[in-house]
Amino acid sequence: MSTKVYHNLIGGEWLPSRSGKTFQNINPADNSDVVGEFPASNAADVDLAVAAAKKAFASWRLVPAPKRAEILYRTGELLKERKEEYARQMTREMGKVLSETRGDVQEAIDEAFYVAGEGRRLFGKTTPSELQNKFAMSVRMPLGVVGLITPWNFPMAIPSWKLFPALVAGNTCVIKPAEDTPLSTYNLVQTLIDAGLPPGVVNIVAGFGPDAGAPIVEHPGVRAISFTGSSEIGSLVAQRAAANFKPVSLEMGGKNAQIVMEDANLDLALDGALWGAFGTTGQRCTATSRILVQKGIADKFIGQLVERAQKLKVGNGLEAGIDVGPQVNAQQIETSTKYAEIALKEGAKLLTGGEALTAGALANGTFFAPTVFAGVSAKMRIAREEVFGPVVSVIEFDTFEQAIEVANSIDYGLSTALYTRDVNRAFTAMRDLEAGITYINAPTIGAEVHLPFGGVKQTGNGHREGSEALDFYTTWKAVYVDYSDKLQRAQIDNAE
Ligand code: UN1
Repeated sequence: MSTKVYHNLIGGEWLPSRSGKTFQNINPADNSDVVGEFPASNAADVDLAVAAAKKAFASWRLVPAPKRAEILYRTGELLKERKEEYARQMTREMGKVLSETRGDVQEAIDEAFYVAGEGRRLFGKTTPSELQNKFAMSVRMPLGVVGLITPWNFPMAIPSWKLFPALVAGNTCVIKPAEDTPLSTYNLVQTLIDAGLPPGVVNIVAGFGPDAGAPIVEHPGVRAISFTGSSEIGSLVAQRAAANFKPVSLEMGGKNAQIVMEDANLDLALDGALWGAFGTTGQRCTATSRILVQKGIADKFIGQLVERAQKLKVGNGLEAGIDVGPQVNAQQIETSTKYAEIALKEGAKLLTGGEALTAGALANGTFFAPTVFAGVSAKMRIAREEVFGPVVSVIEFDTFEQAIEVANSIDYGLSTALYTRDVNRAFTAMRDLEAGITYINAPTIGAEVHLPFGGVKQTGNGHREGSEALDFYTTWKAVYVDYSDKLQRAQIDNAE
Protein backbone atom coordinates (compact mmCIF):
# COMPACT_ATOMS: atom_id res chain seq x y z
CA MET A 1 0.00 0.00 0.00
CA SER A 2 1.45 3.35 -0.96
CA THR A 3 1.86 5.94 1.78
CA LYS A 4 -0.57 8.83 1.75
CA VAL A 5 1.20 12.14 1.11
CA TYR A 6 0.01 15.34 2.82
CA HIS A 7 0.98 18.93 2.00
CA ASN A 8 1.02 22.24 3.81
CA LEU A 9 -2.13 24.35 3.68
CA ILE A 10 -1.28 27.83 2.45
CA GLY A 11 -3.86 30.35 1.30
CA GLY A 12 -6.38 27.57 0.74
CA GLU A 13 -4.03 25.47 -1.38
CA TRP A 14 -2.30 22.23 -0.48
CA LEU A 15 1.39 22.76 -1.30
CA PRO A 16 4.48 20.61 -0.73
CA SER A 17 7.27 22.16 1.33
CA ARG A 18 9.48 24.48 -0.74
CA SER A 19 12.47 22.27 -0.03
CA GLY A 20 10.60 19.14 -1.05
CA LYS A 21 11.61 17.48 2.21
CA THR A 22 9.16 15.26 4.04
CA PHE A 23 8.90 13.18 7.21
CA GLN A 24 6.88 10.13 8.15
CA ASN A 25 4.11 9.91 10.71
CA ILE A 26 4.52 6.49 12.36
CA ASN A 27 2.02 4.42 14.35
CA PRO A 28 3.58 4.01 17.81
CA ALA A 29 1.76 0.70 18.38
CA ASP A 30 3.26 -0.75 15.19
CA ASN A 31 6.27 1.07 13.81
CA SER A 32 5.95 -0.66 10.43
CA ASP A 33 2.66 1.18 9.88
CA VAL A 34 3.27 4.57 8.23
CA VAL A 35 0.23 6.80 8.78
CA GLY A 36 1.34 9.37 6.22
CA GLU A 37 4.11 11.46 4.80
CA PHE A 38 4.12 15.14 5.73
CA PRO A 39 6.10 18.19 4.59
CA ALA A 40 9.22 19.02 6.62
CA SER A 41 8.79 22.78 6.35
CA ASN A 42 11.18 25.62 6.97
CA ALA A 43 11.29 29.43 7.04
CA ALA A 44 10.41 29.72 3.32
CA ASP A 45 7.12 27.86 3.92
CA VAL A 46 6.42 29.93 7.02
CA ASP A 47 6.89 33.13 4.99
CA LEU A 48 4.27 31.99 2.50
CA ALA A 49 1.87 30.94 5.23
CA VAL A 50 2.20 34.23 7.10
CA ALA A 51 1.68 36.22 3.87
CA ALA A 52 -1.47 34.20 3.12
CA ALA A 53 -2.76 34.69 6.67
CA LYS A 54 -2.06 38.41 6.48
CA LYS A 55 -3.97 38.71 3.23
CA ALA A 56 -6.93 36.76 4.64
CA PHE A 57 -6.98 38.92 7.78
CA ALA A 58 -8.03 41.97 5.73
CA SER A 59 -11.45 40.44 5.07
CA TRP A 60 -11.83 37.94 7.95
CA ARG A 61 -11.63 40.69 10.58
CA LEU A 62 -14.62 42.38 8.92
CA VAL A 63 -16.85 39.29 8.93
CA PRO A 64 -19.33 39.85 11.78
CA ALA A 65 -18.35 37.75 14.80
CA PRO A 66 -21.73 35.93 14.91
CA LYS A 67 -21.09 34.85 11.30
CA ARG A 68 -17.59 33.67 12.14
CA ALA A 69 -19.18 31.74 14.99
CA GLU A 70 -21.63 30.03 12.63
CA ILE A 71 -18.66 28.31 11.01
CA LEU A 72 -17.66 27.00 14.44
CA TYR A 73 -21.18 25.70 15.10
CA ARG A 74 -21.05 23.84 11.79
CA THR A 75 -17.57 22.57 12.65
CA GLY A 76 -18.94 21.14 15.91
CA GLU A 77 -21.78 19.42 14.04
CA LEU A 78 -19.44 17.94 11.43
CA LEU A 79 -17.00 16.75 14.11
CA LYS A 80 -19.87 14.89 15.77
CA GLU A 81 -20.46 13.02 12.52
CA ARG A 82 -16.75 12.33 12.03
CA LYS A 83 -15.94 11.53 15.66
CA GLU A 84 -15.38 7.81 15.26
CA GLU A 85 -13.32 8.10 12.08
CA TYR A 86 -11.09 10.85 13.50
CA ALA A 87 -10.70 9.04 16.85
CA ARG A 88 -9.48 5.90 15.05
CA GLN A 89 -7.00 7.90 13.00
CA MET A 90 -5.79 9.62 16.15
CA THR A 91 -5.20 6.33 17.97
CA ARG A 92 -3.28 5.14 14.93
CA GLU A 93 -1.04 8.20 14.90
CA MET A 94 -0.42 8.72 18.62
CA GLY A 95 -1.42 5.55 20.44
CA LYS A 96 -3.86 6.42 23.21
CA VAL A 97 -6.80 4.05 23.49
CA LEU A 98 -9.92 4.59 21.42
CA SER A 99 -12.14 5.70 24.31
CA GLU A 100 -9.62 8.46 24.99
CA THR A 101 -9.23 9.60 21.40
CA ARG A 102 -13.03 9.78 21.22
CA GLY A 103 -12.75 12.03 24.27
CA ASP A 104 -10.14 14.14 22.49
CA VAL A 105 -12.44 14.73 19.51
CA GLN A 106 -15.31 15.37 21.95
CA GLU A 107 -13.22 18.06 23.64
CA ALA A 108 -12.87 19.81 20.26
CA ILE A 109 -16.66 19.50 19.77
CA ASP A 110 -17.28 21.02 23.21
CA GLU A 111 -14.83 23.80 22.45
CA ALA A 112 -16.52 24.52 19.10
CA PHE A 113 -19.95 25.00 20.70
CA TYR A 114 -18.61 26.87 23.72
CA VAL A 115 -16.52 29.32 21.69
CA ALA A 116 -19.20 29.74 19.02
CA GLY A 117 -21.37 31.28 21.73
CA GLU A 118 -18.73 33.98 22.12
CA GLY A 119 -19.58 35.18 18.62
CA ARG A 120 -22.65 36.86 20.12
CA ARG A 121 -20.82 38.09 23.23
CA LEU A 122 -17.22 39.27 22.84
CA PHE A 123 -18.34 41.85 25.39
CA GLY A 124 -16.62 45.16 25.92
CA LYS A 125 -17.59 47.84 28.44
CA THR A 126 -19.20 51.22 28.37
CA THR A 127 -18.39 53.72 31.08
CA PRO A 128 -19.44 57.36 31.67
CA SER A 129 -17.09 59.96 30.31
CA GLU A 130 -15.89 62.67 32.68
CA LEU A 131 -17.07 65.23 30.12
CA GLN A 132 -20.57 66.14 28.98
CA ASN A 133 -21.87 64.86 25.65
CA LYS A 134 -19.07 62.39 25.31
CA PHE A 135 -19.38 58.60 25.15
CA ALA A 136 -16.69 56.13 26.25
CA MET A 137 -16.36 52.39 25.62
CA SER A 138 -13.87 49.60 25.25
CA VAL A 139 -13.97 47.04 22.45
CA ARG A 140 -12.09 43.80 21.80
CA MET A 141 -10.04 43.82 18.61
CA PRO A 142 -8.30 40.91 16.88
CA LEU A 143 -4.50 40.85 16.90
CA GLY A 144 -3.87 39.88 13.28
CA VAL A 145 -1.91 36.75 12.35
CA VAL A 146 -1.33 34.45 15.32
CA GLY A 147 1.13 31.54 15.45
CA LEU A 148 0.01 28.31 17.15
CA ILE A 149 2.40 25.53 18.13
CA THR A 150 0.70 22.43 19.45
CA PRO A 151 1.67 19.14 21.16
CA TRP A 152 1.05 15.50 20.27
CA ASN A 153 -0.75 14.33 23.42
CA PHE A 154 -4.09 16.05 22.65
CA PRO A 155 -3.67 16.42 18.89
CA MET A 156 -7.18 17.70 18.20
CA ALA A 157 -8.37 19.12 21.52
CA ILE A 158 -5.42 21.44 22.09
CA PRO A 159 -5.38 22.85 18.53
CA SER A 160 -9.11 23.53 19.00
CA TRP A 161 -8.43 25.40 22.28
CA LYS A 162 -6.22 27.75 20.28
CA LEU A 163 -7.77 27.92 16.80
CA PHE A 164 -11.41 28.43 17.78
CA PRO A 165 -11.04 31.42 20.13
CA ALA A 166 -8.45 32.97 17.77
CA LEU A 167 -10.90 32.64 14.86
CA VAL A 168 -14.06 33.84 16.58
CA ALA A 169 -12.16 36.96 17.62
CA GLY A 170 -11.23 37.67 13.98
CA ASN A 171 -7.60 36.58 13.85
CA THR A 172 -6.05 34.46 11.13
CA CYS A 173 -3.71 31.59 12.01
CA VAL A 174 -0.57 29.73 11.11
CA ILE A 175 -0.48 26.43 12.99
CA LYS A 176 2.41 24.01 13.33
CA PRO A 177 1.18 20.69 14.68
CA ALA A 178 3.54 18.36 16.55
CA GLU A 179 5.57 16.21 14.15
CA ASP A 180 4.20 13.05 15.79
CA THR A 181 0.54 13.94 15.20
CA PRO A 182 -0.04 16.21 12.21
CA LEU A 183 -2.95 14.16 10.85
CA SER A 184 -5.38 15.07 13.65
CA THR A 185 -4.73 18.77 13.06
CA TYR A 186 -5.29 18.24 9.34
CA ASN A 187 -8.59 16.57 10.17
CA LEU A 188 -9.61 19.46 12.41
CA VAL A 189 -8.70 22.11 9.84
CA GLN A 190 -10.35 20.14 7.00
CA THR A 191 -13.53 20.19 9.10
CA LEU A 192 -13.29 23.98 9.48
CA ILE A 193 -12.91 24.27 5.70
CA ASP A 194 -15.89 21.99 5.09
CA ALA A 195 -17.85 24.17 7.51
CA GLY A 196 -17.13 27.20 5.32
CA LEU A 197 -13.87 28.72 6.56
CA PRO A 198 -12.49 31.00 3.81
CA PRO A 199 -9.05 30.29 2.27
CA GLY A 200 -6.00 31.64 4.11
CA VAL A 201 -7.77 32.08 7.45
CA VAL A 202 -6.03 28.97 8.81
CA ASN A 203 -2.73 27.82 7.32
CA ILE A 204 -0.88 24.64 8.29
CA VAL A 205 2.89 24.37 8.22
CA ALA A 206 4.01 20.89 9.23
CA GLY A 207 7.49 20.06 10.44
CA PHE A 208 9.92 20.19 13.33
CA GLY A 209 10.40 22.84 16.00
CA PRO A 210 13.78 24.27 15.03
CA ASP A 211 12.99 24.46 11.28
CA ALA A 212 9.27 25.23 11.19
CA GLY A 213 8.36 26.38 14.73
CA ALA A 214 11.18 28.88 15.33
CA PRO A 215 10.49 30.89 12.13
CA ILE A 216 6.84 31.30 13.20
CA VAL A 217 7.95 32.55 16.61
CA GLU A 218 10.42 34.99 15.08
CA HIS A 219 8.37 36.18 12.09
CA PRO A 220 7.68 39.94 12.34
CA GLY A 221 4.28 39.42 10.67
CA VAL A 222 3.07 37.12 13.46
CA ARG A 223 1.48 39.13 16.25
CA ALA A 224 1.24 36.55 19.04
CA ILE A 225 2.30 32.99 19.79
CA SER A 226 0.41 30.33 21.69
CA PHE A 227 2.55 27.33 22.62
CA THR A 228 1.83 24.11 24.49
CA GLY A 229 4.78 21.82 25.19
CA SER A 230 7.73 21.39 27.52
CA SER A 231 9.00 24.12 29.87
CA GLU A 232 12.40 23.82 28.23
CA ILE A 233 11.10 24.71 24.75
CA GLY A 234 8.60 27.18 26.19
CA SER A 235 11.46 29.18 27.64
CA LEU A 236 13.14 29.35 24.21
CA VAL A 237 9.87 30.41 22.60
CA ALA A 238 9.42 33.21 25.14
CA GLN A 239 12.98 34.46 24.74
CA ARG A 240 12.82 34.55 20.96
CA ALA A 241 9.40 36.19 20.89
CA ALA A 242 10.60 38.82 23.36
CA ALA A 243 12.98 40.22 20.72
CA ASN A 244 10.04 41.94 19.05
CA PHE A 245 7.73 42.19 22.09
CA LYS A 246 5.40 39.49 20.86
CA PRO A 247 2.84 38.28 23.43
CA VAL A 248 3.28 34.59 24.18
CA SER A 249 0.88 32.22 25.91
CA LEU A 250 2.74 29.23 27.32
CA GLU A 251 1.20 26.05 28.71
CA MET A 252 3.92 23.68 29.83
CA GLY A 253 4.95 20.95 32.23
CA GLY A 254 3.44 19.52 35.37
CA LYS A 255 4.32 17.26 38.28
CA ASN A 256 0.82 16.84 39.54
CA ALA A 257 0.07 15.51 43.01
CA GLN A 258 -2.88 13.52 44.27
CA ILE A 259 -3.15 13.69 48.06
CA VAL A 260 -4.96 10.83 49.80
CA MET A 261 -6.01 11.41 53.44
CA GLU A 262 -6.77 8.58 55.87
CA ASP A 263 -10.47 9.48 55.86
CA ALA A 264 -10.75 9.25 52.07
CA ASN A 265 -12.93 6.77 50.20
CA LEU A 266 -10.04 4.46 49.39
CA ASP A 267 -11.57 2.75 46.36
CA LEU A 268 -12.41 6.09 44.84
CA ALA A 269 -8.88 7.38 45.51
CA LEU A 270 -7.47 4.26 43.84
CA ASP A 271 -9.71 4.66 40.79
CA GLY A 272 -8.53 8.27 40.55
CA ALA A 273 -4.86 7.41 40.99
CA LEU A 274 -4.89 4.73 38.29
CA TRP A 275 -6.75 6.90 35.81
CA GLY A 276 -4.65 9.97 36.64
CA ALA A 277 -1.31 8.17 36.42
CA PHE A 278 -1.83 5.71 33.58
CA GLY A 279 -4.61 7.26 31.47
CA THR A 280 -3.12 8.50 28.17
CA THR A 281 -0.10 6.38 29.16
CA GLY A 282 0.80 9.15 31.63
CA GLN A 283 1.34 11.53 28.72
CA ARG A 284 -0.79 14.43 29.90
CA CYS A 285 0.54 17.64 31.36
CA THR A 286 -2.19 17.07 33.96
CA ALA A 287 -1.15 13.42 34.63
CA THR A 288 -0.80 12.31 38.23
CA SER A 289 2.90 11.71 38.76
CA ARG A 290 3.02 11.96 42.56
CA ILE A 291 0.64 10.25 44.95
CA LEU A 292 0.92 11.61 48.48
CA VAL A 293 -0.56 9.08 50.90
CA GLN A 294 -1.12 9.50 54.64
CA LYS A 295 0.94 6.96 56.60
CA GLY A 296 -1.92 5.12 58.32
CA ILE A 297 -3.33 3.87 55.02
CA ALA A 298 -0.13 3.82 52.97
CA ASP A 299 0.55 0.06 53.00
CA LYS A 300 -2.99 -0.85 52.08
CA PHE A 301 -3.21 1.84 49.39
CA ILE A 302 0.14 1.00 47.82
CA GLY A 303 -0.62 -2.75 47.83
CA GLN A 304 -3.87 -2.23 45.97
CA LEU A 305 -2.36 0.35 43.61
CA VAL A 306 0.35 -2.07 42.54
CA GLU A 307 -2.07 -4.97 42.20
CA ARG A 308 -4.35 -2.93 39.97
CA ALA A 309 -1.49 -1.39 37.95
CA GLN A 310 -0.28 -4.90 37.15
CA LYS A 311 -3.72 -5.83 35.84
CA LEU A 312 -3.78 -3.01 33.31
CA LYS A 313 -3.63 -4.37 29.78
CA VAL A 314 -1.00 -2.66 27.67
CA GLY A 315 -1.27 -2.86 23.89
CA ASN A 316 -2.61 -1.39 20.67
CA GLY A 317 -5.22 1.22 21.60
CA LEU A 318 -7.41 0.20 18.65
CA GLU A 319 -7.98 -3.25 20.16
CA ALA A 320 -10.81 -3.91 22.57
CA GLY A 321 -9.88 -4.46 26.22
CA ILE A 322 -6.66 -2.45 26.13
CA ASP A 323 -6.24 0.00 29.04
CA VAL A 324 -2.89 1.59 28.22
CA GLY A 325 -1.53 2.34 24.75
CA PRO A 326 2.07 2.89 23.66
CA GLN A 327 4.19 5.94 24.39
CA VAL A 328 4.28 8.22 21.39
CA ASN A 329 7.83 7.42 20.21
CA ALA A 330 11.17 5.84 21.12
CA GLN A 331 12.45 9.07 22.64
CA GLN A 332 9.67 9.02 25.24
CA ILE A 333 10.56 5.41 26.08
CA GLU A 334 14.14 6.55 26.62
CA THR A 335 12.97 9.27 28.98
CA SER A 336 10.81 6.87 31.02
CA THR A 337 13.69 4.36 31.16
CA LYS A 338 16.12 7.08 32.20
CA TYR A 339 13.87 8.24 35.04
CA ALA A 340 13.31 4.69 36.24
CA GLU A 341 17.09 4.35 36.51
CA ILE A 342 17.44 7.70 38.25
CA ALA A 343 14.75 6.75 40.77
CA LEU A 344 16.48 3.45 41.57
CA LYS A 345 19.82 5.21 42.03
CA GLU A 346 18.18 7.73 44.35
CA GLY A 347 16.95 4.85 46.51
CA ALA A 348 13.29 4.71 45.51
CA LYS A 349 11.66 1.28 45.63
CA LEU A 350 10.42 -0.08 42.31
CA LEU A 351 7.19 -1.99 43.00
CA THR A 352 6.12 -2.73 39.45
CA GLY A 353 7.09 -1.90 35.86
CA GLY A 354 10.18 0.22 35.30
CA GLU A 355 10.97 -0.99 31.80
CA ALA A 356 9.90 -1.04 28.19
CA LEU A 357 7.63 -3.91 27.15
CA THR A 358 8.84 -5.84 24.13
CA ALA A 359 7.20 -9.26 24.30
CA GLY A 360 5.29 -10.55 21.27
CA ALA A 361 3.48 -7.92 19.22
CA LEU A 362 4.62 -5.19 21.61
CA ALA A 363 8.10 -5.48 20.07
CA ASN A 364 6.80 -3.59 17.02
CA GLY A 365 5.84 -0.54 19.06
CA THR A 366 7.01 1.74 21.86
CA PHE A 367 5.44 0.40 25.05
CA PHE A 368 6.37 1.01 28.68
CA ALA A 369 5.02 -0.88 31.66
CA PRO A 370 2.83 0.98 34.15
CA THR A 371 5.36 1.82 36.84
CA VAL A 372 5.02 2.49 40.57
CA PHE A 373 7.82 3.71 42.81
CA ALA A 374 7.38 3.82 46.58
CA GLY A 375 9.71 5.08 49.32
CA VAL A 376 10.06 8.31 47.37
CA SER A 377 11.06 11.49 49.19
CA ALA A 378 10.09 14.97 48.07
CA LYS A 379 13.70 15.84 47.27
CA MET A 380 14.32 13.07 44.74
CA ARG A 381 14.41 13.96 41.06
CA ILE A 382 11.68 11.39 40.39
CA ALA A 383 9.47 13.51 42.67
CA ARG A 384 10.33 16.83 41.04
CA GLU A 385 10.91 16.40 37.30
CA GLU A 386 8.32 15.70 34.64
CA VAL A 387 8.56 12.19 33.10
CA PHE A 388 5.55 12.31 30.73
CA GLY A 389 5.13 8.55 30.82
CA PRO A 390 3.29 5.87 32.85
CA VAL A 391 5.46 6.37 35.92
CA VAL A 392 4.09 7.37 39.33
CA SER A 393 5.83 7.96 42.67
CA VAL A 394 4.26 7.39 46.06
CA ILE A 395 5.33 9.70 48.87
CA GLU A 396 4.12 9.09 52.44
CA PHE A 397 3.25 11.88 54.88
CA ASP A 398 2.06 12.31 58.49
CA THR A 399 -0.07 15.44 58.56
CA PHE A 400 -2.26 17.37 56.15
CA GLU A 401 0.03 20.40 56.49
CA GLN A 402 3.00 18.28 55.40
CA ALA A 403 1.08 17.03 52.39
CA ILE A 404 0.34 20.58 51.24
CA GLU A 405 3.98 21.52 51.74
CA VAL A 406 5.25 18.57 49.71
CA ALA A 407 2.64 19.13 47.00
CA ASN A 408 3.84 22.74 46.68
CA SER A 409 7.55 21.96 46.90
CA ILE A 410 8.08 21.68 43.13
CA ASP A 411 8.75 24.11 40.28
CA TYR A 412 5.48 23.30 38.48
CA GLY A 413 1.89 24.21 39.33
CA LEU A 414 -0.68 22.79 36.93
CA SER A 415 -3.07 20.34 38.58
CA THR A 416 -3.65 18.95 42.08
CA ALA A 417 -6.16 16.61 43.71
CA LEU A 418 -7.23 15.93 47.29
CA TYR A 419 -9.18 12.89 48.44
CA THR A 420 -10.86 13.45 51.81
CA ARG A 421 -14.28 13.54 53.44
CA ASP A 422 -13.29 16.50 55.63
CA VAL A 423 -14.83 19.66 54.21
CA ASN A 424 -12.54 21.97 56.20
CA ARG A 425 -9.46 20.35 54.74
CA ALA A 426 -10.99 20.40 51.28
CA PHE A 427 -11.45 24.17 51.45
CA THR A 428 -8.00 24.69 52.96
CA ALA A 429 -6.50 22.74 50.05
CA MET A 430 -8.49 24.71 47.48
CA ARG A 431 -6.94 27.83 48.97
CA ASP A 432 -3.38 26.62 49.64
CA LEU A 433 -2.40 24.28 46.81
CA GLU A 434 -0.22 26.24 44.38
CA ALA A 435 -1.73 25.18 41.07
CA GLY A 436 -3.97 26.41 38.28
CA ILE A 437 -6.39 23.52 38.90
CA THR A 438 -7.48 21.76 42.11
CA TYR A 439 -9.82 18.76 42.21
CA ILE A 440 -11.57 17.48 45.32
CA ASN A 441 -12.32 13.75 45.24
CA ALA A 442 -11.49 13.55 41.54
CA PRO A 443 -8.23 12.83 39.71
CA THR A 444 -5.77 15.46 38.45
CA ILE A 445 -7.01 14.99 34.88
CA GLY A 446 -10.41 15.88 33.47
CA ALA A 447 -10.48 19.63 32.84
CA GLU A 448 -13.60 20.94 31.06
CA VAL A 449 -13.33 23.45 28.22
CA HIS A 450 -15.34 26.27 29.78
CA LEU A 451 -13.11 26.80 32.82
CA PRO A 452 -9.67 28.39 32.88
CA PHE A 453 -6.91 25.94 31.93
CA GLY A 454 -3.28 26.57 32.79
CA GLY A 455 -0.89 26.72 35.69
CA VAL A 456 1.41 28.72 37.90
CA LYS A 457 5.19 28.70 38.43
CA GLN A 458 7.07 26.96 35.58
CA THR A 459 3.85 25.56 34.13
CA GLY A 460 2.82 28.80 32.52
CA ASN A 461 3.41 32.50 32.09
CA GLY A 462 0.13 33.78 33.44
CA HIS A 463 -2.25 33.17 30.55
CA ARG A 464 -5.17 30.77 30.60
CA GLU A 465 -6.85 28.77 27.87
CA GLY A 466 -10.48 27.64 28.09
CA SER A 467 -12.81 30.30 29.47
CA GLU A 468 -10.15 33.03 29.48
CA ALA A 469 -8.60 32.42 26.06
CA LEU A 470 -10.15 35.52 24.49
CA ASP A 471 -8.03 37.67 26.78
CA PHE A 472 -5.04 36.40 24.84
CA TYR A 473 -6.47 36.48 21.32
CA THR A 474 -7.85 40.02 21.53
CA THR A 475 -6.47 43.40 22.41
CA TRP A 476 -8.46 46.22 23.99
CA LYS A 477 -9.22 49.45 22.23
CA ALA A 478 -10.63 52.44 24.13
CA VAL A 479 -13.04 54.49 22.01
CA TYR A 480 -14.26 58.01 22.84
CA VAL A 481 -17.07 59.70 20.89
CA ASP A 482 -17.51 63.41 21.53
CA TYR A 483 -20.92 64.69 20.42
CA SER A 484 -20.67 68.15 22.02
CA ASP A 485 -19.45 69.78 18.79
CA LYS A 486 -16.71 71.63 20.64
CA LEU A 487 -13.20 70.91 21.85
CA GLN A 488 -13.42 69.33 25.30
CA ARG A 489 -10.15 68.71 27.09
CA ALA A 490 -9.99 65.83 29.55
CA GLN A 491 -8.35 66.58 32.91
CA ILE A 492 -8.57 70.33 32.09
CA ASP A 493 -12.06 71.43 31.14
CA ASN A 494 -13.72 69.39 33.84
CA ALA A 495 -11.35 70.50 36.63
CA GLU A 496 -13.19 72.39 39.34
C1 UN1 B 1 -3.00 18.01 28.85
O1 UN1 B 1 -2.82 17.44 29.92
O2 UN1 B 1 -2.06 18.19 28.06
O3 UN1 B 1 -7.77 17.77 31.80
C2 UN1 B 1 -4.34 18.48 28.46
C3 UN1 B 1 -7.40 16.94 30.99
C4 UN1 B 1 -7.74 17.12 29.52
C5 UN1 B 1 -6.76 18.05 28.88
C6 UN1 B 1 -5.36 17.71 29.21
N1 UN1 B 1 -9.08 17.62 29.37
O4 UN1 B 1 -6.74 15.98 31.33
